[in-house]
Amino acid sequence: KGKEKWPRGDEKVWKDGLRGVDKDVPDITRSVVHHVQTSLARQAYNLDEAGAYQAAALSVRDNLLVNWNETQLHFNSKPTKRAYYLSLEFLMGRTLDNALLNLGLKNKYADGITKLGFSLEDLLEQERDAALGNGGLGRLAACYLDSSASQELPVWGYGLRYQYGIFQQLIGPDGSQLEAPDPWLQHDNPWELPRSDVTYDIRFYGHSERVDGMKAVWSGGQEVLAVAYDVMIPGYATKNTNNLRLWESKPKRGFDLNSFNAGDYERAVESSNSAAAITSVLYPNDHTTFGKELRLKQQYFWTAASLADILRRFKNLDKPISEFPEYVSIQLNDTHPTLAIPELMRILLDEEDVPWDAAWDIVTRTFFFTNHTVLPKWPVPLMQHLLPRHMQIIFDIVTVEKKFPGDREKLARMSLIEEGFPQNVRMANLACIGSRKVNGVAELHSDLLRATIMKDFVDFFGISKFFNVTNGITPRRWLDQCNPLLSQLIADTLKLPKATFLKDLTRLEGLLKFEDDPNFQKKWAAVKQSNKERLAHYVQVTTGHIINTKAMFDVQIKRLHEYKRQTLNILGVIHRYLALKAMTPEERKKVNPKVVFFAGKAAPGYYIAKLTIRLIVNAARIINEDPETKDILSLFFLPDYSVSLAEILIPASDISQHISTAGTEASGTSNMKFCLNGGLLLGTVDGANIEIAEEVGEQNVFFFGHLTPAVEDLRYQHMYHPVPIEQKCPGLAKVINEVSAGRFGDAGVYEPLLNTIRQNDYYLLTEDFDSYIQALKLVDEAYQDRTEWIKKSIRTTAKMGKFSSDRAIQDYAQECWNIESNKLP
Ligand code: GPV
Repeated sequence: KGKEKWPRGDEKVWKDGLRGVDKDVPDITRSVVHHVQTSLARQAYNLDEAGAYQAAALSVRDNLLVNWNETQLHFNSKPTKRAYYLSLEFLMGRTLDNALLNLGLKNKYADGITKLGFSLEDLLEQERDAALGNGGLGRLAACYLDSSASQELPVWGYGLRYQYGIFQQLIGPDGSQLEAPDPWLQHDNPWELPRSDVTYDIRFYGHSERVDGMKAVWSGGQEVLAVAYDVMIPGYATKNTNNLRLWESKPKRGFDLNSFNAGDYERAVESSNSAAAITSVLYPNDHTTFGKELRLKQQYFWTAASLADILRRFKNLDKPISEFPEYVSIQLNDTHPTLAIPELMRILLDEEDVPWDAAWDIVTRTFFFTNHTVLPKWPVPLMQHLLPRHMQIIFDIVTVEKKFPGDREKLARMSLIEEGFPQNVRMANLACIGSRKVNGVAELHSDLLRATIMKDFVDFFGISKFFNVTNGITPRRWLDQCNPLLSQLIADTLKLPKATFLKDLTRLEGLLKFEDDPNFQKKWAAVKQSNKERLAHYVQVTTGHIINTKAMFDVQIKRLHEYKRQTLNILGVIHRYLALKAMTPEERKKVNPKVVFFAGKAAPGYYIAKLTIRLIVNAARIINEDPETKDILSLFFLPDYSVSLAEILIPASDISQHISTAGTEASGTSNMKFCLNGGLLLGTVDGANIEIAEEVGEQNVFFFGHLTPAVEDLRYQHMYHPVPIEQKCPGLAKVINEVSAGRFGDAGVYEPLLNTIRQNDYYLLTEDFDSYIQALKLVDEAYQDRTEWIKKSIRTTAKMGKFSSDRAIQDYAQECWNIESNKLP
């Protein structure tokens, strides 16, 4: 920007702003100037956008702090039942825009900042995502915090303050994924409040000695310090501002002075390093748990600190410990926080002198467990070493064993301990028996839980312990914030303030009245078009490619996983490319142009998933350069998928893909985001896709593939009666042979990926490929009739009310937590 004038904006405003001389300078401008000069100790001269962002954020934070303080006071003023959401992941994304919208201050800040010579929109781009999560599970936790605060519910989140969030994804010269660290705290984080006064000692290792029967003493080992950092969670259009408390690990007393004095510097820093290591990095493995000691340490450190904090808050109420569940409900987000169950037992037994049965009664009235997928387990020897007292307690929890004295097989299935070498602790079984209720995250998933992995427990506890809460998304971020044009169009059309439908998403049904109105249809299409242009601009700036925004935009963005079947999608794209190549130029002229977008990270050690990325990137390099087809087919893998990138991609999609093998995707939540933004859905009969179709009508979605009940049989067939792929699915075989022969370079490189399909094809690509291609054809045909397509799009948005996370949080509040809304005056 070379010869810029300093200061930017109006010099008088900068000068008078701080001293408050000029009555015309708005408070907001004054507050930003104040933070530039005091908090940042900088001047108007040479202030860059990063600095201006910091000052604006600190100014907004002042507003949040006032509300946050009032909320805490309000809820402390009388004994209130609270709920706590324990999640190892909170995928928050950016905060500034969301905070401004929730506070209703966005326009005022935009004006105030313009006076200082900056643009709010540019400053928003300065913020780094808080990416303390892998994918759906972590983003769900973030949506639930927003909905809890927005509905004035007393809900706190508890998690870890990782020094490094999910890794940054780069694409190497050969097209493969490379990983770089995400040092997101490198610059000051204005959204957190360090609480050096809120700390707890957390013990690991050592030994546990039982004195007179039940009472035990756990001592020795390593002690580390948990330090609290608070993140303010503003509700939408309310003063209520909740808290997310994240724990940082620190050495209990800096250096070990004895070793230090003895000259053993390395020994002295070793223990301090190992304490700090606990919260250093988010594990980048989605769904899978490896038996890694540091991961188990994270889980215990976090659950122990959170429980100690919850207990201290309860004790302020001065109630008998037996009433703990009357004031505290704790939601376990998957099995990650399951150690909270034996930890609360340990506290009650060993510190509070509660007898075993009474303690177990308290525990099983406090916890609620949400299952998001299959069953992780921990090796008994590792648990015994790290948490000796907890291992004793787990061995003592014999509820289940007592009730079925005869049935050995059932007992073995339900046991907390899986026999073998080594033995394993089954965390899902422990979470189930230690909780009041257990839920899955979509109807199909909850049905599957009851029918399969939880079946024995259903027989034991009765069906009413097992229920469903279909996931949801916050309409504040996933409509108003990411798609302001659509949000405004809806408000204008329904003649409602935005807050009305953003707080009650079922109000969108009002749009159905306008689906046939050509004028409205035109405006609807214009919004989609401008979101497509916004995405095209992003792609041009970041990759240099120019995109045809008149083409259909087809999007699949999610973690790379075999079960999510990005491989099916890319092989489908290649199939399309080969078909286009076989056409005459005349035929090609009639083809609907299409741009396919992929984004998503693979776990660094997930070899097959990384090969899929490499295939997408290299296929794109060939396809996008092909003069015969590039106007009608192009393909992009956008690196480093994040919440902020999703906010650009989702509003721009015409069609999005959710194509997991039936019965494998517990729910999915991006499917809801696309549909809320008027994108149509192409998917399998899986997870929440089913409920979306129920809401919007099957004629408005594109379904394909085998159904869940068929999957097991097909897999059995593949195992015991394999049929060569050429026979089973010639169309797919042809595509695979082209890839194998090196049509997209790297001959030989993709064999391990292709072999997963040629061999036992666990995720059933050969079974679903033909109906997938058929469904893509139907999508093309439907897109030709643009008016009908727009109507489908309007209907889809209109029927998304059910999928607000406000509804999901209401379900939890009523079915589990038994808490009530309490609005600040
Ligand atoms: I377990 N999920 C996730 O993102 N990470 C995990 O470790 C586990 C589950 C996801 C599921 O895969 C999605 O289907 C679901 O929508 C999401 O959790 C939220 O429930």
